[in-house]
Amino acid sequence: MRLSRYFLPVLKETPGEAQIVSHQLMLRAGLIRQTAAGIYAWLPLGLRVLKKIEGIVRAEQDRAGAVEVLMPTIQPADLWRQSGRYDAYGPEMLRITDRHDRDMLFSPTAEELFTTIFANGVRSYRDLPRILYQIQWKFRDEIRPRFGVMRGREFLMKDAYSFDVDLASARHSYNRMFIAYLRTFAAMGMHAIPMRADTGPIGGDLSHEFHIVAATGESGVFYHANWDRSRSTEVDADDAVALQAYVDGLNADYAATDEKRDPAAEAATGADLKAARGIEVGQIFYFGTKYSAAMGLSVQGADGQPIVPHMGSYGVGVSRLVGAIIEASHDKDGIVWPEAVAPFKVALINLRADDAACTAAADDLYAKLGAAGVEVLYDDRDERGGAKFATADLIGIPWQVVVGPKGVAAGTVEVKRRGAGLRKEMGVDAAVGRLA
Ligand code: P5A
Repeated sequence: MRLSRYFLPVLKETPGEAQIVSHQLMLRAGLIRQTAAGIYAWLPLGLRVLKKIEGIVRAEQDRAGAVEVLMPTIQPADLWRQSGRYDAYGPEMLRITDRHDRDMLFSPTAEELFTTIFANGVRSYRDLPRILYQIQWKFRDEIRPRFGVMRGREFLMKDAYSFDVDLASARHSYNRMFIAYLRTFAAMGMHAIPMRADTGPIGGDLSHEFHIVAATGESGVFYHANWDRSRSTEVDADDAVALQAYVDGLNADYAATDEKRDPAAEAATGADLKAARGIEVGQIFYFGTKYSAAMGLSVQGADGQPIVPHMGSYGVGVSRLVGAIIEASHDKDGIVWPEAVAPFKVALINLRADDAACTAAADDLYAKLGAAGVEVLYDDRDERGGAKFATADLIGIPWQVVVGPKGVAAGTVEVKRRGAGLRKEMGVDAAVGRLA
């Protein structure tokens, strides 16, 4: 992409309305614009990051055997009356009346709808287990939307729903998702720590939140120091016994608590207990037959008797992750994207757009990188080098490739790694080989 033809409205000043660094940087780097309290437009650069995150979430859901669907954002209130949540949900639910005076709502989550759709499509215990998921916008009329996309009113969520014949099988689905979550956040270059959690308005008796550690996190978290070292997700998700043992091991060793200090967790971890701030980027729930019973989901068992499936639901804050990753990965000059979620891999900087030889060399390199499948943002604007470096640093592209008059004469370019301070002169073909 040539920057001269892109839409990248960067801001020179830090916007006054943004209190935390990720919100400031998302506005300054031209990722988002607020259109109403807690509601954001995604600009080209922000959308690319959102799509990268979505892609990683999707790949790990698919790998875990979950099946993708897409549900509407607007739902009839009657579905929610059936589960009893229409009244229970309170003012966070955005209620809408259509032209025929029918009560509708903008989905804040989708347990009722998934359960109903699933109920209409299955008959037998042989149709289980199944996990369905979607990546879809949600709306919660948060009393205090803040911190940009971190606590928005409209936000993108991956929500999955599992259906199993009994508790033991449901625990297995829960554990599969647990492992999928560790893999998902690791694939984004993030280290997320699972911790036991309350179930809130979703209900049920087993839940974990996944937190990315960042100085500005909303929650105080306590975790075992082992979590700083442990990144292993090497466990066979198809082996129910191994999986249960692995997750139990994590829970026993690393039980932690959100906000209030849990004496049991503290005693268990002792001197190895670490305090930090965390951002909740995912939460998973097991709630048994709460929704299946309410929504009339039942299948025929092997003995011909009806079985009410056990369910869980599993959320990832896809749009929140954009902010959370920035909180965890930035410096004084701007964002430092982990490569897996970066909007572009390479910022190609032509130091002298007014010099024919420089421009020819930069154009040539742009074509070569493109042919090698590298995502390049080519700063071909007629601007000073300093301004181009500032933009590339601000928007956080992992690699900068600099084409200048000296290098062009010698047949070399400079390759810099964002954040690490590493830089190296190399020949054009070597640079393409290194970045491809
Ligand atoms: C699980 C999936 C649920 O809603 N039902 C379907 C369950 N869980 S949750 O914890 O309430 O939300 C899942 C994740 O969504 C993100 N999130 C938000 N992101 C941005 N702005 C918000 N206002 C917001 N609310 C929730 C969080 O990452 C949460 O873990």
